[in-house]
Amino acid sequence: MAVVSTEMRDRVAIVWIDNPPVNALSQAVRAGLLSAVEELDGNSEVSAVVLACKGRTFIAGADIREFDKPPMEPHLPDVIARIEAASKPWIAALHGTALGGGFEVALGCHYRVADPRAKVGLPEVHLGLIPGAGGTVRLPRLTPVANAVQMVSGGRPVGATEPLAQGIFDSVAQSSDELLDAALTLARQTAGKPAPAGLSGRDPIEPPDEAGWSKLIEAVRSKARGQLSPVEAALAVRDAAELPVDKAFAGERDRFVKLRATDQSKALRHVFFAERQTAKVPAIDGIEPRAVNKCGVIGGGTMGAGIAACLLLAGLAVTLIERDGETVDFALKRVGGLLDASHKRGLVNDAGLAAMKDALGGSTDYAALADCDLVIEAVFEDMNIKREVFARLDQVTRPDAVLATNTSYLDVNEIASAIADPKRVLGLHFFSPAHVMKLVEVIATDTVSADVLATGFALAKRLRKTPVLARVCDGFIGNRILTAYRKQCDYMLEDGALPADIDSAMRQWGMPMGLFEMADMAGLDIGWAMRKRQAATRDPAERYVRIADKLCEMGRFGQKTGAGWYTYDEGSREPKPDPIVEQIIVEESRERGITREKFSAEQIQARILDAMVSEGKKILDEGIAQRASDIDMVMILGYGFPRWRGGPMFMAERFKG
Ligand code: T1G
Repeated sequence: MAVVSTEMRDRVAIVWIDNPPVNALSQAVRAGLLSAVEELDGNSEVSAVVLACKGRTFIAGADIREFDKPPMEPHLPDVIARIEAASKPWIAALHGTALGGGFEVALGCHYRVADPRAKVGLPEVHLGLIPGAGGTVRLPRLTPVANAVQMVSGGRPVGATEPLAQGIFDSVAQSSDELLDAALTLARQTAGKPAPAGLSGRDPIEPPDEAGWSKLIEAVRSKARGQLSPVEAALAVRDAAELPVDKAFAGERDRFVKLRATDQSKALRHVFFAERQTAKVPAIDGIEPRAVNKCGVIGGGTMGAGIAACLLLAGLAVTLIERDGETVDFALKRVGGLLDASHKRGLVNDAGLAAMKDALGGSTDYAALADCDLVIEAVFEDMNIKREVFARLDQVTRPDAVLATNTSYLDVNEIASAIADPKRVLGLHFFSPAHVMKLVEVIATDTVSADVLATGFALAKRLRKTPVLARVCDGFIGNRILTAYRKQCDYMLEDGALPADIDSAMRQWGMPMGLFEMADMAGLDIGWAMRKRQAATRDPAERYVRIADKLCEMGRFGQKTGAGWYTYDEGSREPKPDPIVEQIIVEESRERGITREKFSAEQIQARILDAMVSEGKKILDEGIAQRASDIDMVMILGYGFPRWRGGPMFMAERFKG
């Protein structure tokens, strides 16, 4: 079937786009649209036009794969301008997610009718771009300018019934099935009348004054944390509100073309596809995952409760196991609190919240897991404890139940060997807070069966998470790179830097926080326990920095003890450099015979990136990760690596030599 076709319904023409999977605006679609508007404009039998899409969504944007190729005519802005200038009214029938260029096409139409579940948005900022086909000019002429700034610089899709969608839709159909009829009804109502003036002929709505603009743009800039496109998007909307419309269109195109060539946009386009690549695992291609509806979670601590909440939010039933009545009650309350928070944020409606709470049970008796399809262990990070848990699970669970461990670095092969059939064991390493963080490292043991691994990936998708395959090693992908990152920071402390130097360098670089601030927040005792566990097998020839151990020996475990790498005022989480720590560090350098030297932020950033990349290369060479872009996704989704830098392996590839 042609990607663009026309169907007549009495005197109304329906222009259908059919370009799976998301009706992206490929060159063929743009050409088809242009010839359709030319032809229909000249056809006196046609009184109005409905633009609709086959498949699961209205146009979801320009075809991102075309951005690195020479632009091909017809260019989208021209196609949209031609629709806007049509002599007959064009009505966009919106379902699914009308995003980017798709929404811009709808803005070029004279009317917009939405499916009640439809979303519209301009997510170009997530690709390091801004709308390049009139979105920043037409949107502030359809909805108040401040709303347009929020939509364009935030990039979040907006639902048809949200307040932010004010003014965008001319009507919302009663149901998805009635969308086309609603559009045809509007078409018939407008038939015979000349097409109303297009949006570009209208005035911006409620443009802010100078002070209002400074406030709006400053808010965008501080949230962007070094990313260019959100600020450029806000400035483009300002141009739309203040310049003649033709200059605003030209200015938008200039900004778009410039941004498309930036490293940030190339990085963000890499991340877009990398994120969709992680779930492609040849070993499970075509393998049917096992059905999962009833889950068990062992351990109701921070991770266990977060995982339980995550499962419940995805519509699964959960039985949570804890040691005794008191800890069961405490854990159930903690999970209930997480569900309430989701409900408060409007992510869950009243009925959904009630259903989730009904689907949650707790017990001290493992026998309660007898009919579970999958059980996730999230107990203390100790091999013996975990092996005991798995031995008990082996006794009580169905032989076809999948057993997963949430360990963040222990040997999953060793855990699996605690049960009769290790083929049904895998790792599902969630990141805290589990019900928020998108990343799950799916750890494949040497013996895991393909359908069990496929079940892990299917579960991650159902939880709307990004699964990344990892083989077994200490720390898998993320924590292993984090360990290399931490070692480099410890070396730099001995060589002359201070915690605040390193943390501020990494914040400037775009990380949400530095490693020492993060350690104080998580607690230094966790790493200390791990280092003591590894002491016996540590390579004596490897450089070992004792500074963190010295702080732990002083009981300085971070925020929870009021002091760690930094000191904290009573009730405050604000890290303050501590002269005691500086003295310990300087003393350690002296004892090691190291002459301390100053480090620039750039030097700190370079040493850390090098450490990440060299560990990433080892991880690839050892087959722990499938592909370099998977490593990028782990660091971006799990450790706050700035998305607009593309990930350590992307940076190494782009800036090598
Ligand atoms: N271009 C090319 N391929 C795309 C695509 C796009 N815009 N959107 C999705 N795909 C592919 C994706 O790679 C995957 O392929 C498959 O479709 C299913 O996607 C001019 C310049 C629409 C919400 O940023 O947000 O318009 O892996 O797995 O979870 O101003 O896709 O199967 O081979 O994500 O149901 C603006 C990007 C572009 C929207 C659907 N538009 N897409 O989510 O499926 S720039 C966007 C999405 C632009 C204009 C500017 C999501 C989705 P494969 P999926 P999903």
